Amino acid sequence: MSKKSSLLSDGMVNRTVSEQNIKESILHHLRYSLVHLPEQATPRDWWLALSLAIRDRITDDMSDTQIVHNRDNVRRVYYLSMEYLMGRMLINNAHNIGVYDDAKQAIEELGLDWEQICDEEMDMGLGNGGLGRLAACFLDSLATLDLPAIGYGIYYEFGLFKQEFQQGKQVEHPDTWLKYGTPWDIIRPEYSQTIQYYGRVETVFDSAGNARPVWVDTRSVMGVPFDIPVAGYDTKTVNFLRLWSSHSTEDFDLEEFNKGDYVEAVRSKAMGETISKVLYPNDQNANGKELRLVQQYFFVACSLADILRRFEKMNSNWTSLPEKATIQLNDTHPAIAIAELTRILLDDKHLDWDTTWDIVTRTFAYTNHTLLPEALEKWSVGLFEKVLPRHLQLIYEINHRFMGEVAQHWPGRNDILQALSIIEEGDHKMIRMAHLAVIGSHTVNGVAALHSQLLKTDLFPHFDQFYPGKFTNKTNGITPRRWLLNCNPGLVDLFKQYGINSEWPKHLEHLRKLENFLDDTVFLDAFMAVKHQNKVQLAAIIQKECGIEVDPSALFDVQIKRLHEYKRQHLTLLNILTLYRRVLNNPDMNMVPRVFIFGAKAAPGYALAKNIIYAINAVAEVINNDPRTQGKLKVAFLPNYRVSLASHIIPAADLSEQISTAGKEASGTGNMKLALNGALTIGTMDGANVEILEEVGPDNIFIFGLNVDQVQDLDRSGYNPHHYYHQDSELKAALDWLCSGHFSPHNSHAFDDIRYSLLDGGDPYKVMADYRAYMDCQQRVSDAYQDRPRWARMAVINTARMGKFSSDRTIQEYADEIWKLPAHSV
Ligand code: GPQ
Repeated sequence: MSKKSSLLSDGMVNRTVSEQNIKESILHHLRYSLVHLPEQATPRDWWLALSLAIRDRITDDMSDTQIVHNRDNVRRVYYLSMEYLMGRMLINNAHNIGVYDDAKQAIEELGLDWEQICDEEMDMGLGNGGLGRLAACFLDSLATLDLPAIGYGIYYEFGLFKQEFQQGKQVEHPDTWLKYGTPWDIIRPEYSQTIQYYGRVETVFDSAGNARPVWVDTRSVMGVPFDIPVAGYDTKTVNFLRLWSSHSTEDFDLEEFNKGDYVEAVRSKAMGETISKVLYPNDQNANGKELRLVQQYFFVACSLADILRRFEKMNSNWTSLPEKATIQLNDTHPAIAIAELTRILLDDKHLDWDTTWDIVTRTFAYTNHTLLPEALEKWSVGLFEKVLPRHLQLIYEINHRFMGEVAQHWPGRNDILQALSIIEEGDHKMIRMAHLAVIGSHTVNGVAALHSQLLKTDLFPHFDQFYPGKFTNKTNGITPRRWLLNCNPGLVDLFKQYGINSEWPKHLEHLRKLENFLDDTVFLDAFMAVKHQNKVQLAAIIQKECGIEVDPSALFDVQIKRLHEYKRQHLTLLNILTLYRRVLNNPDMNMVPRVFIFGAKAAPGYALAKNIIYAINAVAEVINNDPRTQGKLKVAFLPNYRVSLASHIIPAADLSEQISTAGKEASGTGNMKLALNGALTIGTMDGANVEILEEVGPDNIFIFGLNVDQVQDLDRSGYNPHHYYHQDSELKAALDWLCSGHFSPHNSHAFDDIRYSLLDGGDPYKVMADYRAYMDCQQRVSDAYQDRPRWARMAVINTARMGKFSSDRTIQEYADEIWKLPAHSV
């Protein structure tokens, strides 16, 4: 751990923190920040005091990092994302700055329970799923690699909803994570921004007689930034995440106020506050709501203004902006930034079009995270014009010029013009945000090799021909700090005992050394003993949360991710139903006991996804209470899946379900986390599964089902799910049973929608076609599990070979190949 002294001039401040031990610091904060005596303090008070003590140890380095970055006028990457799924910060921060052991010891010396104190922290759940969690892993890697970086996003007052089950059905509650504040934010009122929206565009003539568009009669809203420090692991670099909270500008309703309607003025003032209130809970689904568009523009406009403010402090020539700032768009959600930077340079800074567009296209890069049509954002032209009239004009201009180039490239090809236009023509004209993002960026990347390939061949073939070399791949990764060091202390201890050097959290490929012990039965046993211990702990959580008793020696079969048809949790359900039938039909059958463990939130408006949750819970209820399944089958659906819960499930998993329809899961990152913790994957040839297979080899993963080409062939030749249903008696029996009323005695039609989607609905995700291959593959899993030494070797190989999937590798590739961004140590 580097321990250079602080660059801050105030030696007093610096001395207090470094000379106090953590216990003194905790007691100091308890007394002076919380104003509590130890005797009165609740676990939450202790958690807060401890967090503040740790925060003190981060903030000096945070200030130093900014002093150095500013002094040296460094090139920075700006990561723009609507979502950051940070989870809990305490343990991660303690590990990253190297005080974890001291902090734990201090808490224990105070007579407190470490786990109980850490459990007080609410997750910072400002994201839906993989996309938001990827952003959080990236921030960790950026700081760890000493890369000058700032993340920008929205400070949602309510993160992703809290999920509860009532009679097996999902019920949503607001996530009030900020109700009592958080120790991890630093308010920065001095960097507030006021931005404009709505209004209309007028043409005015300047003194030289030139026509100029001006955006008038706008409304305004203020963004107040809150900074979340992001400490790198084992380095002095502390970057930050700047999240904007919306507030009314003071002059918001001056008119009404002056009319004497004080209450009305205050009421409408509150409108400005709603922009950052709540995260939209739809994953992979564009929803077209005005407030969502306003959220996007709000955070983009505040962030760009902040970026340009910083640039202007040290630089005078706009053409050097792309040398000092590279901006990564996390999906199309922040793609309005392309129009906003164009507007600022053209309208406010008065640059000409060519100079402006050259700066814009050298500044932005865009990451695509999905091929699913329903997730590709489009905004209706009418709505866009209402909220951002000037930006609409600029988008038309960008499109007009681009269409001119395309027409030159493909003369007479109207079909290609239509396919590439930012504007989708039709009864209802739409703006295709992905097209704007592709045209306005110098580089576009997908998030796994297969996905990036399909981006070029299937989604954007003409763009790829028009812009050769623009499309690249950056396979996703996960931070080994949170997803091994923080969450699996037992395994970390084992590494220590076997002399795996302490460099692995920064150099995940070092875990390859575990393969030296593949023939060491003592080691293999110890590895599996850690897994068992983690399963014992998860069993206690299942008992507490679901009231279900599970046997830690059973195979823990885990499927944790958002609920989506393409992820195919209902294929797992068909497996469960089939196994249950086999148990009843053949009570003496020798089967590997399994516990199916689910975690998943469904978007509140996604009826079929909610129905699948209900179905799994309904089947679970019957199975868990049927004495005939004793010692064979259990099903537990843990409510309120989130980062902190994932940290308990992942180290305890034996089997990782990654069974999306081939071509639909852009990458997946849960697959990486589970494999890193020694779970074996059962998966399709989809997303990053393909690359996990490359790393671990076919003997150490269970691959089944249709590949992308076969899925596409089926679609072309006319897929008929009824065919599989009638041909496979076990499949037919499982689906019929689900819909027989046996699992829903009060409503025999409860699951008709699932049946419809799988049969008459055409089974868009090929559940029926993959069922038999899946069942056969699950049999191979069970056979392998019975051979304990074999299973242990496979598990160790998985842990050992996840080096490629460290987000440090991913971020280094972005830095080298997209951002051209050198590290800058503090
Ligand atoms: N992803 Cl477009 C999301 O979590 N939300 C989204 O809105 C979109 C994508 C996921 C994607 O489904 C996973 O396959 C990826 O691993 C993840 O993004 C990160 O790239």
